[in-house]
Amino acid sequence: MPEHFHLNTPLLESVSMSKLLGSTVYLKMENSQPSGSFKIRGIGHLCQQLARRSKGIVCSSGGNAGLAAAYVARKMGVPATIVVPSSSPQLVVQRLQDQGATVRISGKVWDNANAEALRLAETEGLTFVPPFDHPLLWEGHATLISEISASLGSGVKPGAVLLSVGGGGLLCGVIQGLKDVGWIDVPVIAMETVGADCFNAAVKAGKVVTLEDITSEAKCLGAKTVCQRAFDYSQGGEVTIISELVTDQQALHAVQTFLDEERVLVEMACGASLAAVYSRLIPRLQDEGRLPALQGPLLVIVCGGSSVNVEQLSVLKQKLQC
Ligand code: PLV
Repeated sequence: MPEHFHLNTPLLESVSMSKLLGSTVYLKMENSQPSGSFKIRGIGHLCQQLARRSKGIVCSSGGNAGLAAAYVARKMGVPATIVVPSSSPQLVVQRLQDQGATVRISGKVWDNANAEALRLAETEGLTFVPPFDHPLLWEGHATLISEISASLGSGVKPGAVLLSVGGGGLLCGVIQGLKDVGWIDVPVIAMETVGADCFNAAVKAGKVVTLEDITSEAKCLGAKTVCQRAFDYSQGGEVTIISELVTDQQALHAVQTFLDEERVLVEMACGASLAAVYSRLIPRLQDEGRLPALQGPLLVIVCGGSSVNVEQLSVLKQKLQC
């Protein structure tokens, strides 16, 4: 069995984003992971620790965690059941089946699918693989930052890290990685879309809250409740986290611009981060005094995502009238 399932992904300088921002932008290309997103880092690590002798795993997912789990399970020779909500597009279901997974569709949003996955784990004795709320996932995701540190070389430190938040697993992993390499003073810009904004809602309320519904099309950001650890980081003062929202239209526009500029197709969940650059949120944060002048390159975690193809893109364009 390999030591890990994820790849060391490219760290690319984006000339067009750097031009727009007026300072250097690096892209960590997690879209090029075998399962199409960063999720394989944490899920690969967790499965290696917990599922070696499992009779099967079950994972609840908006899509990408499931794809990572299905890929890892196939490599480990363990059966995988992935529970997705009805909001996951058919193309994701097909991709999961192509990885050899059994797919169950349960409920309207991820939270419903998660309840069903927990039930299956209990009744069928399967190993439960959570998509974002587990220390082993964060440990796996943290490898992102140690890789970036190695790619940048000694003496270069990012000015800020830009990432998307769904349930908060990526955020927790990145913060752990920042701690590991001694970059805890680097601010993190945490992006969500309006309508999939459980982290922003928690930060505003001063406590973890549960959204009534997920109304954003960025379904892979669509957890109704952020994980406690992500919220705790926002309150702790150890790290600066700037929580910001973009509209679905801005996220979709960013997906299209990224496709044109970088020739890479990512999903809306990732578009939320890219929109912070393309919609000029970063200079606005600086003007408002919320983000200091960047002391190093802006690091964008291109989280990727497989819930998209050209047809799905045009469905979204019509729906959002972009
Ligand atoms: N997606 C999870 C949770 O969905 C999933 O099941 O796939 N970017 C992409 C492409 C993602 O797929 C996700 C999470 C995120 C960002 C956010 O990561 P998180 O959940 O760790 O904050 C409901």
